[in-house]
Amino acid sequence: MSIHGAPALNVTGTGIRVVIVAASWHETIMSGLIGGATRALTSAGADCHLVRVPGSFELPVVCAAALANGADAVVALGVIIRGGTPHFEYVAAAATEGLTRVALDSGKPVGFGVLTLDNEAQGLDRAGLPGSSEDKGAEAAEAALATVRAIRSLV
Ligand code: DLZ
Repeated sequence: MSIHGAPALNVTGTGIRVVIVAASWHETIMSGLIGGATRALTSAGADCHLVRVPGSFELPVVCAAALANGADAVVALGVIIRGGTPHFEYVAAAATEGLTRVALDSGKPVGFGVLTLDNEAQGLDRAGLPGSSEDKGAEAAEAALATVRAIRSLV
């Protein structure tokens, strides 16, 4: 267990095809999330591929397409920072509810790496960059692999 309560999953990714779907807003934090997810998947031995989308609102439809086209799991990465208008609530709710629906409708795992933040500093601390205290991209990737394994253990 980490100090934040996240489990150490240590799953193998051999034989698992994963698409990382990453939004493009707040690129410094995003680059950290993508790096963490890619490192976690590669070191686990998974076959991984990166697709970029404009914003977090576009994550669900592209995750659905990746899963329909043969991916065993997706890792959705986004950064949504609260601003002076209600956009934060709308984009965060659309991404979260959409990704939940994609997972349930497809029956395949969606690693949830969408950060909803009050400010950029919170994101930099969670992005898996030098000096960050957490690596949310890696956590989302490991969760996706562990969930593929959990589903495969049932059949
Ligand atoms: C429009 C918008 C705003 C204001 N903020 C964010 C954000 O903080 N993070 C993010 O990922 N996307 C944001 N977007 C873009 C929307 O997700 C979407 O790409 C556009 O509304 C176009 O459909």
